[in-house]
Order: sequence, then structure tokens, then C-alpha cells
Amino acid sequence: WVEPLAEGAVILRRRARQQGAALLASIAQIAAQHPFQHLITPGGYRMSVAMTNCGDLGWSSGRRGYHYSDVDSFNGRRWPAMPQGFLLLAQQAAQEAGFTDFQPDACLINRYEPGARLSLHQDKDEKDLRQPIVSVSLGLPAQFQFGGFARGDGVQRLLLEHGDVVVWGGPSRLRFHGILPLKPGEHPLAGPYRYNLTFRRAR
Ligand code: MD3
Ligand code: FE
Repeated sequence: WVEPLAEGAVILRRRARQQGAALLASIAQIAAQHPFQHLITPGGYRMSVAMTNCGDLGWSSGRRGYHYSDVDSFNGRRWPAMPQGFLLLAQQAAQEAGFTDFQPDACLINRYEPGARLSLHQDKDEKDLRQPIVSVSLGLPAQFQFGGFARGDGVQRLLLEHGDVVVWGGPSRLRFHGILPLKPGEHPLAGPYRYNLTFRRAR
């Protein structure tokens, strides 16, 4: 069921739970060709979160800054197509949240190991910020933080668990957000990791 979080943002708790194993199998297939990598930020720091992508475009970072690219800089090859199950889930979730016609062309796949975190940031590398972002959490639970529209605004905490789907649109699309350091654990399907899929319309 659909639970509002903030204006334009809704959580569909456990929405993807029944597809968890299939989603994780697709992630493993993608990572076999396009390995998870710890990107280096423009400031020169190694990210604790490891990333790969699927879809027409993939998100990446480098000395030139953050950008979307149609090839993986690891091997120079195009990103694998978005699996049909990914696309359907993202479009159905967007629709349930009130966003019709969501056509994601990028899916960033984040992998968190114990201690990995994502500091507060905004997602604004996409061309049309009226398009929502759909996120799917898998594996170990994590504390998500979402704040306001300035870095210094107060934050709310939310536990994101295996199968949770969140749709971020409207004004919430530009909220600051992040993930606190992952607590160690063992998930029956994902082992010691948390995975997060974010579906985006990048161009
Ligand atoms: C709120 N990922 O990849 S997903 C990211 O769990 C990212 O890996 C986190 O932030 C993760 O950029 C959080 C939830 C999420 C994704 C995008 C958002 C929340 C958002 C965009 C705008 C506002
Ligand atoms: Fe983000």
C-alpha cells in the first residue's frame, strides 16, 4: 500500500519483496559483465559504496565530475539492457505513486558493505527534474536520511528494508538525502550486502 513520506514522495513497503531473489539474480548477471566499482569523487575520495549500472545510460564520477555515460569506463562497453523485470517494477511503482508514463533510461545499482555510507546529497544530474526517481532496496536494512532543500536542514530517518520501494517526485525530488553506515549482518538472499536500485530518466 501507498504511504506518503513528504510532498511527492511515497513508500511502497515490501512492494518488491516477492521478486527479491529474481532481482538479485539479475544484479549478479549484470555485475559479472560490469563489475561493481568504488568510484572516485571529483574531490579525489574513494566512495565506500560500490556501483554498476544497466540501461541506456549509467551514472559515473571522475575528475570531470558526475555524469551519465552510455559506456562503462571499466571496459568501454555499453551498459547491459535493463532487464524486463526491472523496467516493469519501476514503471508500476511510479504509476502507483501517481506518475504515469515514467520511462527510465538509467538504473544505478549501489552495493553497500558493512560501514559503507552515502553522505547527504541531491540528485540533479538528470535533465528533467520533473521525472521521479524510483528506488528499490534489497538485502540488509539501512537507515535512510532525508532532509530539506538545503544541506543544513534537519533530517528525518527512515529504515529501508528488503523489498521496500520509494518513489521520489515533485518537490521531494530535490531533497537532500543519504544513507548512514551499514550495520554488519547476513541477509538470507543477499549475504553481507545491501543493494539499492535507482531508476532514473537521465536525458
Ligand atoms: C530522494 N541512493 O543513488 S535511494 C543515489 O539507498 C541514492 O543507495 C540511496 O541516493 C541508496 O543517489 C538512496 C533513495 C533515494 C534515491 C534518490 C532520491 C532518495 C531520493 C532522489 C531525490 C530525493
Ligand atoms: Fe541520491
